[in-house]
Amino acid sequence: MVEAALIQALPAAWDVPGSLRESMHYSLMAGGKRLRPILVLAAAEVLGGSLEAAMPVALAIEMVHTYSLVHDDLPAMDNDDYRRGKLTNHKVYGEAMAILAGDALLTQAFFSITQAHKGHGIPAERVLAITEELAIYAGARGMVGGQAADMLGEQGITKLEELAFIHTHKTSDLIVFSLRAGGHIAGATVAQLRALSEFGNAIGLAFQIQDDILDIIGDEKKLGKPVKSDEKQQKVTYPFFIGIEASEQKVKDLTIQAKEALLRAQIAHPERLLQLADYLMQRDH
Ligand code: GRG
Repeated sequence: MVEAALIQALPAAWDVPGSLRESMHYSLMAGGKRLRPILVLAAAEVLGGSLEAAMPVALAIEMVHTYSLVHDDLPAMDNDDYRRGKLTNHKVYGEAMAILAGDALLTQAFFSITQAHKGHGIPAERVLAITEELAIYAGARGMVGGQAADMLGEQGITKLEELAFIHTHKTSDLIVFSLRAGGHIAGATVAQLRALSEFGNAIGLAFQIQDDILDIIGDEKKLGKPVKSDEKQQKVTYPFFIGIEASEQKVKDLTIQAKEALLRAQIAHPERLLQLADYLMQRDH
């Protein structure tokens, strides 16, 4: 559903300069797990909301996520040549166009959210709450703030709490937003929204730790032997601070914590979100 809707996210009838459209479309359709839009839809679903009405918000968060990756890959940031197995946006369209494509995806996300009201009749006050929360969770108090903290602390992160701050904002905030936005579409109560936030914070951190574990295990598979600490660049991650085994245990504990938070809330059919939490813990890519 997400893939089909994303293909149509930039209608041909819109008067968008050719290479800007191509550049936006290239990164939007470059693959990826679509985790965040799936969380929007799943949160709406477990609370009895409409998936069709949640879709504009699901597309919006994938646009924001995609813009963040396009900008993160730029020479001024991570300077990456490949993303999701394909050349990065700036390698294909040039740096200036990659910056503009990211800007346009971020802006387009706010347009997309308005369509939950205009196209699907979701009450304006719910759409207003989603808009406000996207600005918070994706902005300086959220993902962009997390990226800045990561950049500023690049050499000197010595405490697990500093790392946790970066993960909370860089990774968990968009996940928390996705769940709360799905909740808002379905008219969630304050207690249900709180449970979705708790669930999101826990699976967000688990997702990031799992990513860092897979990074190391992937390197080991490539080399065919354990990676010794002096053989690889020491990325400051949970495995760096507490080791792989304790990190694996942390992922399990966080998953249990996430599921318990959801089960405490009055949600009639939480199954889909519980399954997603287990899926994320067990994933191998
Ligand atoms: C440039 C404003 C700005 C922010 C960049 C997203 C980000 C912040 C940096 C990318 C590097 C990174 C490891 C971020 C942590 C979040 C994360 C694990 C992103 C990758 O998300 P996935 O695995 O990606 O869902 P796919 O490709 O599946 O969509």
